[in-house]
Amino acid sequence: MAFLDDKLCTKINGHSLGADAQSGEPLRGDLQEFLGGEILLHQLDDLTKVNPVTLETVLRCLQARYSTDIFYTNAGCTLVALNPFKPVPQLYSPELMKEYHTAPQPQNLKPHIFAVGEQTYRNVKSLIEPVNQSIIVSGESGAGKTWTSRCLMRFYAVVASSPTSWENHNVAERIEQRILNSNPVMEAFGNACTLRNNNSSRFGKFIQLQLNRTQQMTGAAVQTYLLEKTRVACQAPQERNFHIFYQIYKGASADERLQWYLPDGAAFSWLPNPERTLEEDDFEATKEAMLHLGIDTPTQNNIFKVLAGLLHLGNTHFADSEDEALPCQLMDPAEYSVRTYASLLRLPEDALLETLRIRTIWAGRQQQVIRKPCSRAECATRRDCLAKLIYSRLFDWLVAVINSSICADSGTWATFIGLLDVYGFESFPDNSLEQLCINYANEKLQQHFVAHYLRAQQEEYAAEGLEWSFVNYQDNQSCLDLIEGSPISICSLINEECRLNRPSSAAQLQTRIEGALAGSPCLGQNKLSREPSFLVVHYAGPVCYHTAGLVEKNKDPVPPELTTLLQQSQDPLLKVLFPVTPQEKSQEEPSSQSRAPMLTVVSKFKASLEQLLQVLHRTTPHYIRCIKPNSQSQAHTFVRKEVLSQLEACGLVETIHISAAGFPIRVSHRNFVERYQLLRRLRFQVSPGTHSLAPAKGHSEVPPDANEATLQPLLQDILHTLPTLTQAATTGESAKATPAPVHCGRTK
Ligand code: AOV
Ligand code: MG
Repeated sequence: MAFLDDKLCTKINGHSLGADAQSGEPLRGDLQEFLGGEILLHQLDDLTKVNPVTLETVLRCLQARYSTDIFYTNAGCTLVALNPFKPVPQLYSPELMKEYHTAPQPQNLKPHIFAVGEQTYRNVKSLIEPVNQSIIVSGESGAGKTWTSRCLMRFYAVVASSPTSWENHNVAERIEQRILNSNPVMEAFGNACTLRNNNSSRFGKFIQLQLNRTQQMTGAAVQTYLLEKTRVACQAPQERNFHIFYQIYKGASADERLQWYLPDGAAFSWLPNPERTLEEDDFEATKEAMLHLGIDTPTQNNIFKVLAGLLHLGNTHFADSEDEALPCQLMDPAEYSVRTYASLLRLPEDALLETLRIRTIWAGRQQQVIRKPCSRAECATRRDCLAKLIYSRLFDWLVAVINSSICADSGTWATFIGLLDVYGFESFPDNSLEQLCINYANEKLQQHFVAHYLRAQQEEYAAEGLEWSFVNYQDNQSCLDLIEGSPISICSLINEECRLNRPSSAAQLQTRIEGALAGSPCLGQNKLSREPSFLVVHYAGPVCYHTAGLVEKNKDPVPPELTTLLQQSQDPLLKVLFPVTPQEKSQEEPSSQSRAPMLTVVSKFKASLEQLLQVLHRTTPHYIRCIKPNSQSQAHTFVRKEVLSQLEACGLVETIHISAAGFPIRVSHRNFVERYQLLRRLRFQVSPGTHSLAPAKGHSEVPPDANEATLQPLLQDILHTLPTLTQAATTGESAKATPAPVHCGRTK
């Protein structure tokens, strides 16, 4: 029998470090000896139970679990997910989803992403604080973020499906199915094979699953971040273009091949490594998913025809002209290609060739038109730019179409669960602006974790006057200062070069960065690279960024003639992607982008990240840390050194320390009082076995508002949210004697 009283509101500290939850016995001494050998290590579901908590012991525990095919482990507030690199279908079955969904306490089942999913879902439901939730999936490239977020979407499609949706017998038309269909489409157009991951996300994605008041999914909204569009026209050695190009190339029917001028065995410069077959090369699956998202077959064919046009565009190569006054020559057999892609893109061939090879300048007050032949390199840049422009607009349009197909009407949803899946930290032999942005995004997310969990929580304990010995942690703020800080940072220096619009060499940019930011502890010494570059010591490891082309990429200039050209296209899709505004119609001269204040790639990206973080800050976050057990994507291979550096980078040991000693459940004082004030006036007992609340013996005065309806939700809280208390209650111990991990603070 247990009595709940005011003491619940007082400081009740959590588990002691290393205590076994069942016995309360601390695990001391040499881990191996105490646990009787490595065999038992794999049974430790929660790393807070490892003692002592060190990188070495945590690593050994994870390794022991991995070798017995256990891939998920709790680490206090986070879930560690090791990538199995092999199919484990039984781990994601609908039966297992249901098991987690219906369990009285899913956190008592084996650690799993479904436990996180279910807890998140119950948090939305919880009457204590009905707030939006988010699941932040992080980890380096290839660690399993996209896989995880896909599984979570499938989980919610099962547990949060709406009954009205089930009345719809056409499975594919159900909203949940439409939401799931967005994955193969977005991955076909936005993922590619890189050195790190065969299915690497080349864009960031935040999907909000929209729930109505009865917690049923009524729709979803997708927000994407900075697609790596340079990949369309430029792929690093051994990497590939976006999957969709290979899908078309390999999957087109004989008829489609004729239409799109894709004869068998045709070679395309922008389609490297086509001989590699990946499971992602599934054209039929993409077409099917597009269809269910409302993109009909004629529109699809239009999209694929345009993409085939881009492949042909990539085969256009230029040769220096003998006479500077004449445009560059086209190299054979480009002549054929030009005609082909002009027809696929439905552009006038002459205008197309002229735009690629001749620059138009409006000079002087009279806005005199000067036409100047471009150099060979400039022609190539314009060709690439044309492809990037078309592809990025197509991608944005697709996202908009997907959103219009899956987004719930306003008023039909009340809360959301946000799933964040961005491109993971990466370091290649050649890193440029794309990697800088990707790694910058990962620093921001790490900072969100540091700020939200490691720092804020400890500061709150201090402010509340709780007994607390501060756990030191690795703060990545200085790296963020280096990248985005003011007044001077890498971003500001690159932006300044763009604004000044002066010719500056790669070496000059390196000197400027190394000179102006020499004081930063995160700017490393770059001794290995012979190319102009700078080295940033990220939380996840050092990365050397080459400065050549950085400023130009940041400017991302689009010659206005290119947009004007595309506006002349007779192709229905390109007409939608490049509409002519009424203002443009009335002007002879193309809308010159150079006169608008320049918004660089990094400044736009920075703004979109800020926005994302604002949304995340207004949610209750849940963290899943994906870990890549080896860089060869091999099953059954656990490379200790590689895992160790990932554990170190994300501050897992510190997280475990804080989680173990801290209060996982934190409720604001006001909310707590509002919800539980009835219990203050009531002495009651939880009956063991039956799990019902009843007035305690000798306390017959029951307040009039204490009835089944008012008490039941509180009982649910006790059973589901405050498990330690329940344990005490059902075992007959007093609530005071068993420390419950509840902290009712003033500040939250
Ligand atoms: P990422 O999203 O974290 O990388 P993915 O989710 O694409 O990584 O995972 C990489 C590959 O690992 C997948 O294509 C699967 O083959 C495999 N994999 C991951 N998780 C599992 C799992 N739970 N079970 C089986 N196989 C798995 V990047 O997007 O590159 O940062 O930008
Ligand atoms: Mg991914």
